[in-house]
Order: sequence, then structure tokens, then C-alpha cells
Amino acid sequence: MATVREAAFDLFREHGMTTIFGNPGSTELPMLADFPGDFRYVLGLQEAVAVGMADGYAQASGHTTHVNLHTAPGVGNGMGAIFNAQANKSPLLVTAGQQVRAQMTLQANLTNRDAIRMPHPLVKWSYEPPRAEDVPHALARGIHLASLPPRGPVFLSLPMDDWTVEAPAEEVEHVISRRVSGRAVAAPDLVEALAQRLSAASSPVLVAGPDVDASGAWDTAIALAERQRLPVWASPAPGGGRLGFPEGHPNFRGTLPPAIGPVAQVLEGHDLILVAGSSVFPYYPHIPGPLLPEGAQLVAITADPDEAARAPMGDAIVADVGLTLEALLAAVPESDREPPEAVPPPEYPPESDPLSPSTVHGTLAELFPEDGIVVLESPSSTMALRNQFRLSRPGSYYFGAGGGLGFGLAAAIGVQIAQPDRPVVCVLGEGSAQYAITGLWTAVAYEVPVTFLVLRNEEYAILKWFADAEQVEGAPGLDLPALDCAAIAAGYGVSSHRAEGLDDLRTSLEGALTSSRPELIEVAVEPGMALF
Ligand SMILES: Cc1ncc(C[n+]2csc(CCOP(=O)(O)OP(=O)(O)O)c2C)c(N)n1
Repeated sequence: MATVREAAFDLFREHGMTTIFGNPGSTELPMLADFPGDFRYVLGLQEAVAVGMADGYAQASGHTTHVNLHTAPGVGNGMGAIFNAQANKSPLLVTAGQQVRAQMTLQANLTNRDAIRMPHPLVKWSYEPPRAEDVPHALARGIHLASLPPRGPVFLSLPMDDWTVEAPAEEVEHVISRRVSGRAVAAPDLVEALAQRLSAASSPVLVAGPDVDASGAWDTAIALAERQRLPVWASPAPGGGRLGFPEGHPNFRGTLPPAIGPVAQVLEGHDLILVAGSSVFPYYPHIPGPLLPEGAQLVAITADPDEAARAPMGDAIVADVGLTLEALLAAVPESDREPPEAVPPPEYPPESDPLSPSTVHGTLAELFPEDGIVVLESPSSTMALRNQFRLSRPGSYYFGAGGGLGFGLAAAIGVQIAQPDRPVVCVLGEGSAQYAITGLWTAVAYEVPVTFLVLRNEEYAILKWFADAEQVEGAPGLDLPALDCAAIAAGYGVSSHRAEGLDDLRTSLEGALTSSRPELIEVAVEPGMALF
């Protein structure tokens, strides 16, 4: 007879979930007992980092990923990162330990007294099984729910004395062998009607969002844009956690601005806006204006019913983005509209002291390997990086769609573990780096060769920009003098370097990109926002 623990690990094995991220405490040790040799445990030194790494790993591998947190305080530490994971639609099985059942009612130390309610608004399902025997079934249910569209985190609180209880054999056999799938194509008449609207439009445009990449629709989006001669915009950067279209493709125009009025302005002249795999739209800040340009209609394809329902304008089709784009592609003819012409990246400013963030990003873009991956969290220069780069392969870009800092550094490690053959560069502001700085230890301990490029502007530049936009004067806490990331990294055992000038930056980037260990390069940059 198998124990609950043996059944659980068989279930994880069956789903290919043999890499577990976590930070353990006394309430998690019974789960980790006799840890099987075919599993890998990746230790994060703080729960937010463990969740962020799992988020990156889940997105870059495409598979539901298990992250195990310490009971109440550990779940609390992880909540900001769980918020990010739901915004990223990252399929996570988040488990946490709990007091032994016999001591929960008297609320012994470390009891999570309302475990289900704690992460509730951030997860698709939050549960504590009523009996130890229900743990394998609850884990399976959580894995299926996390994997079904819209993907996202689920949470299970697991009392620490459950793991050694005997599991119900027949039930477990069924639970382990079940497969649940949720990719659904839109009804044929909807696809046909959309195909007719698209072909009949005089100037249609495609807005490609993160779920194009997540649903494996990269090539289909290219084929559709080419067949219908569609100019293509990336969905606005704050919510555009992944790219939906190759930035080096001649049809690619750029990244939409993240505000109501400016989006309508940029899309002026188009009569049909087809949005694939994005919410409509991830706006911030609030710059009012018309929701759509004069005379334009909008249709969104999304696998997320909530995204479809909450959009303030346009129609929506709820279905798998990849399958629906394929069906649409098959239903539209070759168009005779004029094909768009390529937009080259803007020229970056010449060397200055300190360097402009645009010069740093332009230089990185020049050296960037074909198969490289960028994980970005450098708030005041997000747009500069997007404008300087022309990333053109699927799975090449990850950005925290939720906006909670700490995603970048942690997720880059998870992405690199999931994609060991592709070089990962994590571009960070020195302020952002602090939210997950302990991740550097994990990168060293597990030999994860991420290149961390830290832009040091000695301030929270984007908050100064927001202060201006919000007409806030005299706000404290927006300067970061003397935060020495190279020295901090050295303390974690990361090989680090402070780049002085452009030549040094170039040489050190070249070295780091081919290094087989984590490297951190800090570069001083001009304060303020960098857009191009
Ligand atoms: C968890 C969390 N706390 C606070 C913020 C607010 N915030 C947004 S950007 C920012 C400053 C980031 O500083 P830095 O990385 O140095 O980037 P810069 O703005 O200078 O480019 C802060 C504190 C946030 N987004 N997430």
C-alpha cells in the first residue's frame, strides 16, 4: 500500500512535474522526506523568490509547476509573486504546509488558521482537503485547474501529518492516470464571420498579445499577418508579459502605448482591430480619450472569459488563441492590400557619461544572440529596450504583467532552468533587483548561467515620472543613493563587474553571454525615463 506522499510523487511524476521550487519549514519537511532521486528541489531563500522562479519556469517550459511554501508566513511572503503569476497566466501548483490536524483547532504555533482565505483572490482555487486520504485527489484537481485556460495559480494547504497516511489505492490509480485538456476552437460560424469581416476591411490591423506565444501560435500569427497584409502592433508593454509577433518582421510596427487616448491615436486610420491573446487593453496610466479611433471596430480572440467580458469595447471570441487563428487563417484569402514595410530600430545616443539607458539597450541588442531570451524589469527603460530590440523567436521575452517588482530576477532563473540551451539576460533596475535579490544565491548554488544586467540610476526613475504625471510634488523615498549591486552580488557568490564606459560594457557583456555561470554587470546610467 502506498502512502499519500508516494501517491503524490507518482502523480507529479506522471505530469512531468519533477522540478519543485520551494522554501521549506518544519511544516513542509514531511512532504520532502525520502525525496526521490528523479526529482529536483530548487531552493529559494525567500518564498517570493521561489514563486517567481516557478513562474518563469512554468512559462518557459509550458508546464504546470509546483512550488512549495512554508505555512502562513511563507504564503504571506509569496503573495506578491502569486499576484504576478495570475497576471502572467502562469500555471502554478502552490502548496503550503499546515499544522498537524490534531492541533489545528487549538491553533498551535504556525497553524494557518484561515489557510484557504489567505491567497484566495489571487488563485483559481484555494483548498485544504478535509481528510488526509483526499490529498492526492486534491493535488490532481489543482494541477488540472492550473493547466486549464485561463491558466493560473491554484493553492493547497496540506496538514503535515497527512503525508504518511495510507492512500486509497483504487482512487489514486484513477486520479493519477486521468488526463484533462481544455484547448477549444471557436464555433465555425464565428470564425467564418470574422474571416469575412477581416477580408472586407479596408485597413485592418493585428494587435498581438502574450497568449499568442503561450498558445504556440507564433507561426500562425505570422502567416495570418502575411496573408492578410496586416500591420502588427504588440499589446501595451505593462501587460504584455510575452511577445506575440517577431519584432524583426516587416509587418511589425512597434509596441502600443499603455493608455486609452494614445492607443486610439496610434491605431488611427484602421477600420478593424483584431486583438489576439491580450486583454483589451492593459492600460496604465489613465490618459482619457476615445476607446477606439473614429470608425474602427475591434474583435478580440482570448482564451480567458474574464478578459473577454471586461473589455470596455469591441466584440470577443473566447477560445484557444492558436487554434482559432489557425481556423481563421484557413478561412481568409490572400489579400491584395499593400504589404507593410519594416520599421528599423531607432538610433541610440552616442556614448555619454553616464550612458543613456537607450545606449545600453542598443548595445545589448547588437550583441544579443539569435536564440537569446530577455527577462525585463527596468521600469523607466522598458520602452527603450522594446524599441531597441528586434526579438524574433518565440519564447524570447518575459516581463511581469502584474507589475509587482521581484518577478524579473527570480523569473529569469526559472526561465534559464527551463531553457538551459538558450542564453538568458535579465535586465534590471537597481531598485527592482532588491525585491528578489536573494535569488542570486540560487543562481550560484544551482549553476544557472543568467547574465544579470543592472542599470544603476540611483533613483526610482519611473516613480519620479509618475509623480510629474500625477502632479505630486515633494514625495519622499524616490532616491536610491549608493546601492552597490556589484558588491551585493559578490556577497552571494556571483561573479560581478561594474562596467565603465561603452567599450567595457561591450566586452563584459560578450564575456557574460558565453559564460557558463551567473554573471552580474552593473552599469551607471542617466537618471530619468528612456523611451527610445
Ligand atoms: C512589489 C512592488 N513594490 C513597489 C512597486 C512600485 N514601483 C514601481 S517602479 C519602482 C521603482 C523601480 O526602481 P528601479 O528598478 O531602480 O527602476 P527605475 O524606475 O529607476 O527604472 C517601484 C518602487 C512595485 N511595482 N512593485
